[in-house]
Amino acid sequence: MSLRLLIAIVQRRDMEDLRQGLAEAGFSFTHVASVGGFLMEANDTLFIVVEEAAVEQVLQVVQRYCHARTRYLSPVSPMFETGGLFPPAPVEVQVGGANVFIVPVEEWRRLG
Ligand code: 2BA
Repeated sequence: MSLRLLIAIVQRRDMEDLRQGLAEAGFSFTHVASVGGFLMEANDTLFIVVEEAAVEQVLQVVQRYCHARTRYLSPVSPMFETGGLFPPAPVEVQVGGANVFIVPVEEWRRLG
């Protein structure tokens, strides 16, 4: 049996729908609250181990519930900080839908 670990980083607002979608499709997962290193916003990371043959099915569920969104960052320029007239223009950032890393699982042991 060939297993894969899917590490899916998703936006928090998609998490509840995704949780239901995965549960309805019969997939087990572990959910860890996380923070994106760039935006420093809360997001969620899921660990999902499935047989290789089920990877595409998991990806379809993730795709269905995780949506790309535009966020705007307001950089603080040194000039504005020191009393300049105009704030710098917000920077547009596209986030998600989901970032999924697919990793082979060498071995799975349930102990106890
Ligand atoms: P964040 O690190 O907060 O990144 C949020 C969004 O900001 C990213 O969306 C991307 O559009 C942009 N971004 C990230 N780093 C950037 C940079 N150095 N310069 C310009 N723009 C940048 P996504 O790519 O969809 O990533 C969403 C979240 O997925 C990330 O949140 C992070 O938590 C995770 N992620 C993305 N790529 C990753 C990677 N290679 N390894 C680990 N986690 C990753």
